[in-house]
Formats: sequence, C-alpha cells, structure tokens
Amino acid sequence: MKNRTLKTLAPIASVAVLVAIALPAQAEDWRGWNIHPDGYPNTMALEEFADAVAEQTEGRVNPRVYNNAVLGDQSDAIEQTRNGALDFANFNMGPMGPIVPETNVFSLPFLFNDVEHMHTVMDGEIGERFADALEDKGLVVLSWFDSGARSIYNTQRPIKTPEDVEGLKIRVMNNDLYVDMIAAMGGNATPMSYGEVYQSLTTGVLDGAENNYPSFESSNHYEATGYYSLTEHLIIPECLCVAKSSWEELSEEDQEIVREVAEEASARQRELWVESSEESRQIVLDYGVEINEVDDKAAFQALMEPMYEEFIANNPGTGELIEEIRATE
Ligand code: GTR
Repeated sequence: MKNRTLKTLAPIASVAVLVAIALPAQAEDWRGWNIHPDGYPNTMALEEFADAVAEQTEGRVNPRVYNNAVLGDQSDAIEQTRNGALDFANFNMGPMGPIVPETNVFSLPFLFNDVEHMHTVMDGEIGERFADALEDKGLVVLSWFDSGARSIYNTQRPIKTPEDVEGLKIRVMNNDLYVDMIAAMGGNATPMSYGEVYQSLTTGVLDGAENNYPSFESSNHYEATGYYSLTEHLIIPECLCVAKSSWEELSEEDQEIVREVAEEASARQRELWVESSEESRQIVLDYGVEINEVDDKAAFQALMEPMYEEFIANNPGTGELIEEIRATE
C-alpha cells in the first residue's frame, strides 16, 4: 500500500519539479520614488533608466517611477527605501544628512567652486567613500545626478547683500544646517517639505525659499515670488539609489546591467540638466521675475565661517575632508 502511494505520487512530484525549473525566476517589480513632475530632467532620466532596465534584464526587473513625491516626502522616502518598502529613488544629499551624517558636508555653503567641481569630486574616489557611507545605511548608490546651484528667491526684494536677507522667512530643506545657514545671513529659516512650499509662499507664511532654476520653475514657486537672486550658496549632489535589500535580490549579471544603465542615466540627466536650466531661466524671466547677480558672494561666504568651524569641531575628520574636496581638480 505504502509503496503504491509512493509510486503514484512520484510522477506528480517530478512534473512539479519540472514546472518549477521551467518557470522564470519571479520578476522584481521595483517601485521608484521621484519628487519631480513629468518633463523634469531627473524624471526623464529616471524613466529612461526604468525602461532600459526592464528591456535589458528582459523583464526580470521592472522598475516604475512614481512622480511628484506621491509615495511620501523626501525624508520619509529615504527611510522607506532604507527599509526596502521602496526599491529605488533619486535623492538629494540635503535631507540625507540627518540619516547619513557623512553627507552633511555637502550642506556646507560654498563647499564646491562650481557644478563641474562637484562632479569631479563625486565621480572620483571621494564619491566612492560617500557611496560606502550610504550603503552602510541601506542605500546602494548607482550613480550621481546634478542639481545645479541653489539660489534664494523671495516675495519682498532682490538679495544683493546679506543685509537684504534680514528678517526674511525662508523655507529650507529638512536639515538643521540650513537653519544655521539662513540665520548667519540674518534670516529666519523654516524647514519644510517641498510640497508644502507653494501654498506657504502664497499665504505669506514664507517670504521665500531657495532652489535651482528647474525646481524654482517646475514647482511654480516663481509665480508666487518676484525675485530670484543668484546667491548660488549650495551645490548639492543627488544620487540614483537602490534599496540594499532589492539590490541583493538581483543576480550578479542583473546588478551589472542595472549599474551600467544607471551610469547612462546619470550622463543623460546631466545633459538634460543644462538644457532645462536654461529653459527654466527663460520661462521665469518671461513671466516677469526679476533675476539679479550677486556681485559680492564673498560677503555671504565670510558669514559661513563660524558654521564651518562648528561643523569641523563637532565632526572629527571633516576638516581634512573639506581640504581634500577643495583641493580636488
Ligand atoms: C530640488 C531637489 C529635490 C528636493 C527639492 C527641495 O532641487 O532636486 O530633491 O530636495 O530641491 O528643495 O526640497
């Protein structure tokens, strides 16, 4: 009796084994967080990344990008990606600081000479060190994106000297270093998530905020503020990151494909960035925003010295790192 049962079951078992072997490994549906709207350079690069990954892994990885921060604000999304609830994202290193303290150095104003300098640093050995720090916190950096230089805009007046910032209520990203930065200029900073800024500008809860041209334009903040002043006080790198847990589920071959596609996405994003910044500048000018150069940036820079001193004193080893970044050519 026992034997007969085994004999009848045996063919069924082998069919099950065959079916299991014949079926492809389960496809990974990746959910990707993106703060920006359709048409933004980062959105376009992320969408191209998603399509190319699906195509080149032959559907083994199916990324989908969710725009406009519909999956949560940036600080939440960083946590969600770290714990694997989200699979990939484009994050700015500003709100990354409270979670990966090493990245706080990027929130020091006037750290980089210009955007090109930032790319040279991030694409080299120093960038790898930051990628390691992020990986320790559950985020695998695939490539680095551009986010231009951030400048102050407001409803009241053009900013030409730090005195012009006096008393202004300025929105900053979620990182206490920006509160010190605006305070050093004489203003009052309010950390707030991106999605809340537009309304706060129109209701007078805020006098201004700070961002690059593409964000100033695509967020429509330009419609609520008359002045954009080229303080260019922050140049902050962004990452294309994957949740470590999602990354580890991939075969080595697929990891290689995804990494390569991410490198291409970064090149594409940087290219689109330049075009888009110029387009956005034109849109806000045409709308009637007054744009002004800041002739004496050194006056702003000088006010940041105490912030640097405090940062270096509180974060051992960062003095050397800052020197190293500044010496990178
Ligand atoms: C943008 C950046 C976003 C977000 C936003 C903000 O320039 O790309 O990730 O940080 O600024 O001000 O919150």
